Amino acid sequence: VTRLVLVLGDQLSPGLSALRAADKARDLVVMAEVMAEASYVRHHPKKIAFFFAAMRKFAARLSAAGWRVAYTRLDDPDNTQSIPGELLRHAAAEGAREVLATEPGEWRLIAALADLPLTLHQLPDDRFIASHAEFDAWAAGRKSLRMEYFYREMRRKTGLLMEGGAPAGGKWNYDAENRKPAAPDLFRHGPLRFDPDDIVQEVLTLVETRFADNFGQLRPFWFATDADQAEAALAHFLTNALPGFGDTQDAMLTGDRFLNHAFLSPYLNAGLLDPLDICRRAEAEYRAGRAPLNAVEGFIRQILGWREFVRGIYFREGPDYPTRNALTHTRPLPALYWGAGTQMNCIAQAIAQIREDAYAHHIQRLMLTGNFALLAGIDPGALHEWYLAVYADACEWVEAPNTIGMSQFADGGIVASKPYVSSGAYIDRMSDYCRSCAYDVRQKTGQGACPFNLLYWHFLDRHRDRFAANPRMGPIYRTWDRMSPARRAEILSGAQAVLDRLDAGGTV
Ligand code: FAD
Ligand code: DLZ
Ligand code: SF4
Repeated sequence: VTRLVLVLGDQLSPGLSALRAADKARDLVVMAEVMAEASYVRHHPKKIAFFFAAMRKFAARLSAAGWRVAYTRLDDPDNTQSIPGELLRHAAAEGAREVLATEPGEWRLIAALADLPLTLHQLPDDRFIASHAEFDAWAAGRKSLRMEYFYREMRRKTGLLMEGGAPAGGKWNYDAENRKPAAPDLFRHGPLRFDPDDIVQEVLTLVETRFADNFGQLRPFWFATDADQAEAALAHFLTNALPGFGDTQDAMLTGDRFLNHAFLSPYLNAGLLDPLDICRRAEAEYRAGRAPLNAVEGFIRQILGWREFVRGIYFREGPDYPTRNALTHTRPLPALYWGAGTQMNCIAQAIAQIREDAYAHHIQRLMLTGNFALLAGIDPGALHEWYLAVYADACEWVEAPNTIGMSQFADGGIVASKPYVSSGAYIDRMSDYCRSCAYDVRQKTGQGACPFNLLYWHFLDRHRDRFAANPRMGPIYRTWDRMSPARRAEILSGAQAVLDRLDAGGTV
């Protein structure tokens, strides 16, 4: 009897475990564009178009390789509009009773598949460098989980950037060299762009009609949508941007939204690229003398370290992880996140580029939109839904630990050892945004004071009980305590005025 082989939108890899376990002669591959997946949050139109186009091209590739593929388009009249619904529909038509599936990257879908009245063979997703068992074995018995130590394990395991038993260059981590501000550079390339082909054009028309009200611009659409294009994007990055990756890693610059960042996360997360292959190719650039160690180590750490680490956390912590709220923040997400306008130039720049490209680089996500939400006490669940919606690379297994954990400290300190908060001074040091802002970053109080300056102290003051004893935060509290009571009161009332404006739906 035929078995069904489920391939989800972020499982577009020919070597997927479910495909490896299946039999071309006997089994039916099921792929489906469904409203349940396209609307569980209000995804950016570019994100939806990316997934649908990449799914259609991958299905064509499987057919050409001899697989029998049942591909459901969003507008097909028989579409039941959910993944379980499509599996049941094809099971009935084929007389199938068994499903082969690679573990989904989201608890919601894992539960939905487990509930099916069909026999499910769920296989591990082995497109990652660390298995769940490996991560759990590393984590077991540790008082706290720190990415840096996990990363060293992964370096040893893969041999990446290792010389004998020691790290290349003598240090594990060259981050101290990667905190420079960036200057404009006309020779910086940005990611490779692709003209929409016929398949992409058809998807763009569909998304334009069906998701017209979602936040974000669909066109111009320039993403890679198949493995060959993603490979070209990777090669372009390795040659043009990797050498400068370290130097500008934490910088932000008006008019240069990518700097030397890779824009590879959507392709990696959808399965068009392989993480270990990317790391090995980056290492080869270092070995050949084409890219410096601080750049290559910094880049490899993001994929071999952070990406694998957050996945381990997501699956170890369980389905309730995205709902955690350790700091009990409850403020609704302000409309400025959906483009309603703000006078804060840094945030306005980030939102504008998200609207156009469904992208912001890491430091913008962490120190602009994330930092502001944390300082302002935004409900982390609402922020999580926003991050899941607006970025083309947002899949819950990677988005939730970054948002709930790293950015909002809502997991109580599992991912981050201290909250990522900063005043305007940090943003000013790492960007050119403050020069064109309605607010004055040097102003700490009064009319025109940068909201980050005000809210920073408000955050620290209201969470004193939790953070004052943290050794890395003690000095900050001592600075606060040295201010006069009148000064502290002035800062807190300025911050409260910003929060009141947010609550009243006014512009900040
Ligand atoms: P580069 O800076 O060029 O880095 C190279 C690669 O490293 C990325 O493609 C990515 O695969 C990996 N990487 C880098 N940082 C991280 C990280 N912290 N966690 C996991 N992988 C990392 N990344 C996602 O892929 N999906 C998300 O939904 C997502 N949500 C985030 C939410 C918040 C609040 C924060 C602070 C970060 C989030 N990240 C997410 C991590 C990171 O910001 C993006 O991976 C990165 O910006 C992608 O752009 P890039 O390819 O240009 O990255
Ligand atoms: C992101 C996405 C979207 C927009 N649409 C689909 C879809 O219609 N069908 C599908 O199989 N997958 C889609 N995806 C990716 C899934 O949401 C993703 O597979 C799960 O969230 C698990 O990570
Ligand atoms: Fe952002 Fe403050 Fe700088 Fe304006 S002054 S750009 S709000 S950090």
